[in-house]
Amino acid sequence: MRIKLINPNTTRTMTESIGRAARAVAASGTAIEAVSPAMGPASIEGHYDEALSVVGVLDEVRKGEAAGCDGYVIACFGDPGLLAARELARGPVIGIAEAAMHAASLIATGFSIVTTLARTKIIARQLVEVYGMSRVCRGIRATDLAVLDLERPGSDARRIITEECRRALDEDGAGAIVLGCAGMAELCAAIAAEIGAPVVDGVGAAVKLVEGLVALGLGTSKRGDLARPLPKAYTGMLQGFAITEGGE
Ligand code: 5HY
Repeated sequence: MRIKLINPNTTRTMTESIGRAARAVAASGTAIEAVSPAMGPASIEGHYDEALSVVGVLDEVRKGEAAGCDGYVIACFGDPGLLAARELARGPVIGIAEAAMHAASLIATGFSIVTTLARTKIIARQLVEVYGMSRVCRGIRATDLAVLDLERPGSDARRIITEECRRALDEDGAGAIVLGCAGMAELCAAIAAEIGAPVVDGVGAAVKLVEGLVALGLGTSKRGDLARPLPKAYTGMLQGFAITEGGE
């Protein structure tokens, strides 16, 4: 099984770390291809970054379809371009936020999300609502770490995130923690051991969901709104994204 793991930001070191986290949980017969798009922001920390990251994500899905990928993971906690990616893909496309929230809702009656900057909490809040998770989401907490601080030596990211997770358990009454950034994936096991409660990393959860859906023979529905985009002209910089009749 070939899963394309798309880090919508263009920081290669983060893509490598996300790839390692995915391979650590993937089945032995699963090949994980971890990529960053050729264009886009170095990190996604707001609506502007997120909107502009989507073009690169869709480009990677398009290339993945031509290469015969079985499924995709969108590895950014805003799940940028998720529904548009599903229009292009035959197999399943799973975002890490939806994967983590669904997984957490199965192992606890309430979870809290611990993320990076306060300004991105609204993106997580909107996804909680869209995914029908308001009843189970007890809190959304920021650590004031920038996304790229997660890999900066000396940022003390692991301690800061762990302390916020502890506060979420105590103050929100959460039974589980959802990590709110793909760049936190490799910290998951250590934080869980330190706080003594389940910590869900969406990268791992999404990989296992894609594997499970593909094993069940389930792909993205092509009836209705997730059918392939309609053929039409695209202009300017987006010319190459036009869908052609019968072709790509
Ligand atoms: C992420 N930004 O998962 C997010 C989420 C965040 O570049 N990868 C990013 O706001 O921390």
